Amino acid sequence: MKGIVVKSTGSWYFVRQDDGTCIQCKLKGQFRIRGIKTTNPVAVGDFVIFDILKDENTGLISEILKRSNYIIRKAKKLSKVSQIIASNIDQALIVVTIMLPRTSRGFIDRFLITAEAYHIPAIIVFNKIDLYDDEAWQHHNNIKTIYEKVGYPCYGVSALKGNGLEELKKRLKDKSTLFAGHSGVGKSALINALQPELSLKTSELSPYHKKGMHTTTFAEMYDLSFGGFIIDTPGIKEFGLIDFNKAEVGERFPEMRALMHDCQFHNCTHVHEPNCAVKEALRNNVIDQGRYNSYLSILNDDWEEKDYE
Ligand SMILES: Nc1nc2c(ncn2[C@@H]2O[C@H](COP(=O)(O)OP(=O)(O)OP(=O)(O)O)[C@@H](O)[C@H]2O)c(=O)[nH]1
Ligand SMILES: [Mg+2]
Ligand SMILES: [Zn+2]
Repeated sequence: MKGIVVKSTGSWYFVRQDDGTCIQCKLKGQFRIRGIKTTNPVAVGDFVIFDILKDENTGLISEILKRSNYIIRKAKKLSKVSQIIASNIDQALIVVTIMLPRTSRGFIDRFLITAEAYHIPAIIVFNKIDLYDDEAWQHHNNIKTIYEKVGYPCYGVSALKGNGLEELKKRLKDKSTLFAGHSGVGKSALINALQPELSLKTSELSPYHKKGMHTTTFAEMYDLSFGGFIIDTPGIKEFGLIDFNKAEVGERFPEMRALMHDCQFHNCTHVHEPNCAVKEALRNNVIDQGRYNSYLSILNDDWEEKDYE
């Protein structure tokens, strides 16, 4: 039997077959992706081969079919173990909020460069625009302009009031889309707004710190009635990068990638070298200072990790 993993609890995997029936499966033996230590050997989106156990309504997964791609992160900067958030996706969408809770530029950029590393188109959705005052709108427009210039589609929406949803639906139609972001940004609320029958659980932010309450606990894939799938995921605090080296970081910033061949040195790190096209673009405001700061911080983390490992 063949099917797609639509939910994983760590011990149970819910596998959907072509006819729409869903069967609860366990894993047979040990699974590993070669070279990567993962907390979850099977992820939502994986196509698997399984056997139905006799006299039971459960199955046993014996094989994972080759993934076309996946999004992976480390939960903590120095952790050696990684987590595959989802696999076989057409696009990765990060839900961000300018306030309540605040999503940092660094977090957005780490998500984006991971998507770049696996050649997965990324989308930025700013939720909770209903909460904005003039200042927040100005901030929103600044950030949106920066990312659109780099080439990332951006949407401003309100899951609560329904603004911007029709436009977003066009982007989601007939695609398999990962929804990721901090806890409390409204990933599940947004999915409910797009597909009300789902009635996914959501909860208010914590009263004191105004942070999310980690309401969604397992990644799960849902059908969209207008075509396509969404994978809702638990909120993540940090997006730790895995499996990259310093020389590759610049290539994962599209605006740097476009210029790096004009640097004097072919192995330019765009930090201290003379005649660096990236730094020239930074001086001319062609490259955004915030994006460049993210670049530097990612380079620094890499060094730190190298010291440890
Ligand atoms: N004002 C406003 N509140 C929203 C909006 N979208 C979501 N919220 C609220 O934000 C809170 C968190 O929403 P959730 O959908 O649970 O957030 P989540 O991203 O799924 O969080 P986790 O499952 O913990 O990762 C809820 O109280 C929602 O009602 C919005 O567009 N505007
Ligand atoms: Mg949720
Ligand atoms: Zn350079």
